[in-house]
Amino acid sequence: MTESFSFSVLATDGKARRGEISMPRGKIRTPAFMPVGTGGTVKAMYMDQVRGVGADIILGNTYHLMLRPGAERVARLGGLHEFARWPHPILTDSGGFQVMSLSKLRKLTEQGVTFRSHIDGSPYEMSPERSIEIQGLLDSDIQMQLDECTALPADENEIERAMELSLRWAERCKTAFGDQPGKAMFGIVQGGDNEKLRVRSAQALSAMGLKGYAVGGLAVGEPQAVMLEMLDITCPELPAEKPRYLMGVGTPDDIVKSVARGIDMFDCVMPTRAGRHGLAYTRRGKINLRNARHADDPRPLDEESDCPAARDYSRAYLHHLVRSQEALGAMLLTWNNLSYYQKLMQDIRNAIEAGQFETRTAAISEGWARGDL
Ligand code: PRF
Repeated sequence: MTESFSFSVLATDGKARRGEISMPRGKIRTPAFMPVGTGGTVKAMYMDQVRGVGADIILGNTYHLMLRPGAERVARLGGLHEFARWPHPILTDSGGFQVMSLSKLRKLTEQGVTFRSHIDGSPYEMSPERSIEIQGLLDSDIQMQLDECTALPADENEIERAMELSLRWAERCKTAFGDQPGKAMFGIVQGGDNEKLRVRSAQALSAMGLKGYAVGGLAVGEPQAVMLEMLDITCPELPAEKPRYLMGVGTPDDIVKSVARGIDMFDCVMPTRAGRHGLAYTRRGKINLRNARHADDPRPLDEESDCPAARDYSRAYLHHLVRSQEALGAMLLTWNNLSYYQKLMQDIRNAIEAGQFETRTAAISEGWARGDL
């Protein structure tokens, strides 16, 4: 394995890219989906299963881990990979987004953000420098700049203020991160639903020469068409030779349409959270296992899947587990869902390599539309 971080585009089909990130802890095949492991666990999954469904990288959260168990403690215990028993690459979000959505009494200044823990109300401070320090203590392989994400709808002045602040914070994070050949720090494009601000943000970040670029501030309340429009204008402003990560997205349909516009990486709680709420993603769309129509159904979720959760358990049994609030229900549905997402990414990668991205993804979405029964 290489000693330094690198990205290469192996094939393209239209704007869709098939690539590979190489770094000391492993390779990441792109387009990639990163299962969310917020607090050092991909909820209801063993790490062996996460690896088994085909994940090359998982996501961790600075915000949650700094509150509990604490970044310095994780560092003393050998870092997040050792602590959580995941030896492969980890990307950590910087904390800004989670502070804004989860913490209490937060205050944002040029210097950074002060807030109170959602767990016990104790006070914290996080600057761009401290965010990078924490991500280093966790030993994260891909670290994210601290940013401010504006929820939509919002007025232009507010979007511009947050975007410009995020650019200044990107510079500070770049300096704090310094030169670490085996790791990467990604910048985050902001700018809400405003074309001019998106272009300004993407160009200014590109000029910083970072190792990768995320598109943030999307899937925050706007229609899918607006998100796709923002990708249409943002992606061409980012350097072609660097990976592009769309943060917190999305549904299988969002992913296919974003890959078509040049996105390489995704993360989302959807497959894991939905699994804990009785929902199964399949080739034929989403199935709500709580529904009474499954009570006597002996068929598995997908007899053609190689995932045991999809292939070996009846819908009647899954329905029973979900209705009884059994832990195994959440475990099996999460396993099925992450397996489905990873299989979708593999299909996407194969289709790009074969130069058949459009026809193949049209067939995939036809399957979702055809429905289950
Ligand atoms: N910024 C950060 N993390 C994020 C987002 C963002 O804008 C989003 C928006 N979809 C999800 N996660 N730092």
